[in-house]
Amino acid sequence: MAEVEVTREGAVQTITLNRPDKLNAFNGAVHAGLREGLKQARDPEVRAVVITGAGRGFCAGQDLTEFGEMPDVGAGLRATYHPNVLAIRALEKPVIAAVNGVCAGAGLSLACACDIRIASDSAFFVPGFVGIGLVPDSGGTFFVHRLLGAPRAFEWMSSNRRLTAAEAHAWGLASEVVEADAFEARVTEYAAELAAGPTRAIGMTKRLFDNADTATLEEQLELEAQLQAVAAASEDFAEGVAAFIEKRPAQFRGA
Ligand code: T3D
Repeated sequence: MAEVEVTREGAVQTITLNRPDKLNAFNGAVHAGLREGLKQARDPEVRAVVITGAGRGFCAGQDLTEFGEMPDVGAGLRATYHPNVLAIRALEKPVIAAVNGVCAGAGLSLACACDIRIASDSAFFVPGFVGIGLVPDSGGTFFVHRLLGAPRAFEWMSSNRRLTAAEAHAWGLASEVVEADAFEARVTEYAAELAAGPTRAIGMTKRLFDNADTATLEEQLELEAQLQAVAAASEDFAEGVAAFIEKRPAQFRGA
């Protein structure tokens, strides 16, 4: 069975990390499968992406039994994790981390690189890196810092404390916590809702928020003006305004 499964239901593409016995820890096949899934997600017909895990894990980070196989750790990170993290940010459509279970190390970084995190109530979040004497990588410091703020991010990532899904929700790390039995249905519903939205506007909103982290106000105002001109020329904008005037729900096509 493939170590990453990619399926499509309507305009939603789901990428499932599939090494349940290892809590979906990263190995070469997982990196490659994720990369292929993210490549397929560039298809304009795909309007929302879900990344999740098989079994009781979302992802436990780097497979520690294969760690020693990389003679140059920095080069390994650049060749494997980095392209996938960058591909998630480059996708101009929403990417949901459906955190079904244990989320640790580079698995935590992966979840935090996504646009939205929905957690099952059976999930928990663990820094992982510090537990084995490493620094957070694959975007861990970048995203956790932005999500939690520097003081909380440092305190947590240097403690290896297990955060329950409820705590992750209270901290703003997860936007929603769902009972395990209802999790899959809720993820399906939410992803379908996003996929029915004005995808280009949502994608450009993602770009704007990414840009806002480092831009000056002047730069951000300018990018907003540029992207609003693109949005205002889209079919979805015409449809949105027509639907408003005709007092009916908009039928966005992502165009
Ligand atoms: O060069 C580079 O690649 C550097 C990149 C580094 C990136 C990183 O991600 S570093 C951090 C790596 N991850 C970790 O250190 C986490 C290790 N795992 C754990 O601490 C615990 O397993 C968890 C807290 C995630 C979950 O605990 P628990 O009690 O729910 O499950 P468990 O019993 O520990 O694990 C279940 C099985 O999964 C177990 O196998 P077994 O005994 O049933 O055959 C365990 O060995 C396996 N497993 C869990 N995590 C990993 C793993 N196998 C390989 N690699 C793992 N990371």
